[in-house]
Amino acid sequence: MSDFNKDFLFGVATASYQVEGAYNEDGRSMSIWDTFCRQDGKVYNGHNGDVACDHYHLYKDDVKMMKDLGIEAYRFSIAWPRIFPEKGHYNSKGIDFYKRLTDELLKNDIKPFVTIYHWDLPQWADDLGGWLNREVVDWFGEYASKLFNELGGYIKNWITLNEPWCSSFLSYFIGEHAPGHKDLGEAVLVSHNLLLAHGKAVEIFRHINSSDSKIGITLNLNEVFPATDSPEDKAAAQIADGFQNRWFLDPIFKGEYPKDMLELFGKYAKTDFITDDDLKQISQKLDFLGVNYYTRAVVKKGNDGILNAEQIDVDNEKTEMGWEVYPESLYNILMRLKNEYTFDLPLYITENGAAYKDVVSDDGHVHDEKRIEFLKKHFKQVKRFIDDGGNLKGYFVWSLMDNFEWAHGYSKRFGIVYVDYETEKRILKDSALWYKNLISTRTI
Ligand code: LGS
Repeated sequence: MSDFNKDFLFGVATASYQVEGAYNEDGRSMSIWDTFCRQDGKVYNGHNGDVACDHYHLYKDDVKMMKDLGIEAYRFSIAWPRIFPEKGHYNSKGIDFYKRLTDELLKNDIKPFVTIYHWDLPQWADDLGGWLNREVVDWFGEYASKLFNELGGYIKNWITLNEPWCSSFLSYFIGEHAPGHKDLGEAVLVSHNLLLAHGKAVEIFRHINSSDSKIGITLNLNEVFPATDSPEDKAAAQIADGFQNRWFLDPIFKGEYPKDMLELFGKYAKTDFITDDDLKQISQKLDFLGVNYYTRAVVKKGNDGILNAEQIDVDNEKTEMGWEVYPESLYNILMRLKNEYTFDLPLYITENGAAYKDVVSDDGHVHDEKRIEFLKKHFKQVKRFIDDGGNLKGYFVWSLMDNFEWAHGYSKRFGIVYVDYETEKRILKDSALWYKNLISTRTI
């Protein structure tokens, strides 16, 4: 008996800005990440995505590599500034790249899963207020409908947004991601506009795409633990859960924002722009939910004056990012979704993986034992969820290959394939060969 049935999809994931390069080719305009990378001190060593993994030119080799590994699905994202380099100005050359890529994938029997927005907002949109300007919802709708019309015949699985928590709170409140603002009020507004844009795309999708096509959203979800049993730490954990999980899950699946968070944010930010119609738009029926999982959070009462919750360092095994390895939370998150939010709705793990200090050994190989152990442990939790009745359809490793890790530049390697950035040569890590074996035997 194998661990995973033949219908379970084994995939890998990437995102446009992190792998494509070709930043000024075929009519692509600048994105907020091109701009952010060019600002002092925002990204490790001033790295940027100008060339990245040059996936834009090497996509055929990359698809062949996936095929050789037996990969069954490829999650990639589309660069909005390639499709609409200026407001209202459609660039067919931009979409041609994704047609070539999709064609190559389908020829090789690899299912494309497309993320419409993985953080590379066109700079022109940001110049007009970006995610702070509610008109962005219409711009996003125009962009999404172009994609559905041009690619919907070939691409059957669509993800509206990747991790809206990151494009709102991490980008507009914590300031670590583009455009690097630090204002809670802005972040709350942005989170709402992102969710509205998601809803708009779903609405348009139902008019354009055939009934065998599916649409969902990808959220980054964390299980939050209080550092101690004290009422203060428990309250902090409740807030952290509201901030990272419920603020997105509740409107999408219950049609309302969590009351405790509305009250808390309401002390510092406006929330009166939220209407009942908005919540209807946001909570439309989805075909699946994508979950990105990396680590858990342990929090204690903090003193930042707003959330008053502080993540603490736990003495446990960590990845190169400093993130605790905690596979059980993957199971717990999936179970919570099934019990409280999604019930029988299909779920996908749209990202899971780890960065380690990978080096090419004298024998020319990359022996990334730790990554193999990490993946194995997480796959065991995935299997446990399925065995317990969970409707989990597939799993995408983050990432196919090392790439531009946002504020960390190229200093962190998440790939199961090593990229030599001097030559753009790809070297399969041991984890890639392990994954190949997992896919063919369907046994951990
Ligand atoms: O490359 C990104 C990966 C890597 O780790 C990808 O583009 C994103 O979609 C995703 O956010 N990614 C990611 N997330 C892990 C976030 C864990 C944060 C834990 C912080 C603990 C202190």
